[in-house]
Amino acid sequence: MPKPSIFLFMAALLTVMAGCSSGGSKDSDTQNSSNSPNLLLSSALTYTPLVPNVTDTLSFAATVNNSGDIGAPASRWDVTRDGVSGFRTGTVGPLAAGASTPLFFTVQEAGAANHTYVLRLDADEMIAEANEGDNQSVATASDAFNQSTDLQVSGTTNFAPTSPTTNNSLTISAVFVNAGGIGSVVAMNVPWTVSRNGTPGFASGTISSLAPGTSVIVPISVGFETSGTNTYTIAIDPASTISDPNPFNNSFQLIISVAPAASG
Ligand SMILES: [Ca+2]
Ligand SMILES: [Ca+2]
Ligand SMILES: [Ca+2]
Repeated sequence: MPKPSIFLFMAALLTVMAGCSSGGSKDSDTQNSSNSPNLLLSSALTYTPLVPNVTDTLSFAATVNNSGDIGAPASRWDVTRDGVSGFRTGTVGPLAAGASTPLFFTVQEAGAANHTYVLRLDADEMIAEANEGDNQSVATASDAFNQSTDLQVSGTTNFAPTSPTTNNSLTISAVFVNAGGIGSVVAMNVPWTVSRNGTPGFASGTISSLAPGTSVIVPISVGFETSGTNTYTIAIDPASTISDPNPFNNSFQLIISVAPAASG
């Protein structure tokens, strides 16, 4: 009677195969054929515009894909900027096996720096994935300050003597700066002006050249003043003849009170 023995043999074989397959799944957790979801960044984190101006908002984008063989539940993504997590965060909704979804966030830059952005999927590690090593993408963005001239009048601009009287001749030490960084050029023939109490033309001059990352101190003789309070506005390139994406730091005010000289 061969037939019953074949059935018994096949039943035994199926039992062995079932045992192998359940044992094997433990060893194949790092593969994609393991009944696990797998979130990954099928397009890396990028941003536009590539050379942003100070007034620009950076638009970041990436594409999330579930390359696993079962659906992934909703999960949180996180963006670390310069090592600090939680800079931006959001949710990837439930994602079927094989499905993709776009991911966006925006950044309004303000400051002279390069920033490193690290986007990480399943930031709370709530999903057991076939591959936990493909959840991250890094983008480094430089803002326009580092690629353009940034003329400034420094806040260290001061005057002497510090408590002037009508006996003293007063001198302002204006500190003019080019805070432009890597990639910016030497600013040539940089004009500066000083107004007093809103009236322009109190003093003016030209700095022949101002290299990125350097400053120059220009003494401006005010002379002897009558007693009272005067406001001096010191400005670099007030007519914007030089390309400078950040004109908001191009002037500085000094309010100088002059006391009557002690009589006798
Ligand atoms: Ca993954
Ligand atoms: Ca995970
Ligand atoms: Ca400026």
